[in-house]
Amino acid sequence: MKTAFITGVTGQDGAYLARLLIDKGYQVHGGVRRISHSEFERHEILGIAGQVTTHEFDLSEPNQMLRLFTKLKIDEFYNLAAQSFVGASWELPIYTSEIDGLAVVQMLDALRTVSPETRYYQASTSEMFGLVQEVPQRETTRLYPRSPYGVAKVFAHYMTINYRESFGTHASSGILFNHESPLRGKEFVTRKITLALSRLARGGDEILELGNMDARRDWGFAGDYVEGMWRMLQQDAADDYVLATGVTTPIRDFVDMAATALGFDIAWEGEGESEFGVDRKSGKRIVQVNPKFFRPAEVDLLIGDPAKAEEKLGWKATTTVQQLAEMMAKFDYDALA
Ligand code: NAP
Ligand code: G4F
Repeated sequence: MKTAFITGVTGQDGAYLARLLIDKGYQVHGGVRRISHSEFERHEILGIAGQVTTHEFDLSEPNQMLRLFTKLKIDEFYNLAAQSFVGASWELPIYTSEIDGLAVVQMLDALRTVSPETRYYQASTSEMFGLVQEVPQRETTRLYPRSPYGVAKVFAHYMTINYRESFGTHASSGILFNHESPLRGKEFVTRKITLALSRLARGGDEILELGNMDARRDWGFAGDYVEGMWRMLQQDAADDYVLATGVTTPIRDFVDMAATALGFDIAWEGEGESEFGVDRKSGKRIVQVNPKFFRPAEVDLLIGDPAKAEEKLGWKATTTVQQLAEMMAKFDYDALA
């Protein structure tokens, strides 16, 4: 039986990955920070509550990592924990740099010191492409991060490569484009949309307020992406891979997809900060722009080229953005019954 350790096991990807590894017969350990001890809702939804052996783990405690790696014999280590909300990273630039950047080299160094045979996965991100230098973005595209989060992740990405090249660490970096699910954090735009529209469909009285609706994202399903992470660690040689669908969609179109799934039919009016959406059936305004949600610097376009992952890992996204919007809208609507 192989042993895997997942940091961020209470998060969206951590929960899906834990279920995948449990189904494959792994013994799964997970790092849980003190604040989230009661936050196993995602594990309950996926039917794996109590099946992950949890350990007190905070990315701000390097000695704790050393003690943990000394105590456990870990075959595969997935570093998914992070301050993962881009929007918050401008208010928390130092914390984000410590947790998403510095902690990664501390982890890599602890592994190198006490557990050099462990295979390591780093959760890199399409946010590193930022102001995109090439379309679509692939493993070789020049990075141009646009947020403290993106900058910290670039540091971690290059540290992962550096440990691989310097010390032979089996360290792979997955450059994952946005991936969502019914377990997505409520602050991210897709879930914010499906939750608000579901409440409206249940008779609620609110207006969904959004920031930049012209930004485009390459959205896939988290369940598909954790399979790609696992495949990376099964390769003889560690490497970097883009996981993406190859399709990009504006935020506004995602709103339309989720709205249609819930029985709305939106007519868009106005422009820029004055844009709003009215439901043609009821005549009610249900969406509007609020500049409060604009970011100091935006990533306007993300579209990935997953060709390398397809060829080398045999990995392909199976869920379209339309299916994803319908899945999330249905989950949130049903949960309100
Ligand atoms: P998520 O749902 O926000 O989960 C983040 C996890 O990190 C949670 O378990 C959280 O614990 C934990 N965490 C946060 N700060 C921590 C700390 N100081 N010490 C220990 N644990 C801490 O994120 P996700 O969507 O699953 O993403 C997983 C990883 O992939 C992240 O590194 C993210 O940056 C990266 N990524 C995500 C996407 C995407 O579209 N989802 C795309 C590319 C890369 P609590 O439960 O206690 O908060
Ligand atoms: O859903 P988002 O907050 O995701 P973002 O910033 O793309 O980051 C996510 O994907 C990254 C991969 O590229 C991950 F690394 C990261 O951890 C996270 O999972 O925002 C998506 C877009 C942005 O352009 C944002 O400006 O939606 C736009 N947006 C418009 N209105 C909004 C809103 N985003 C949020 N969260 N809330 C809004 O009201």
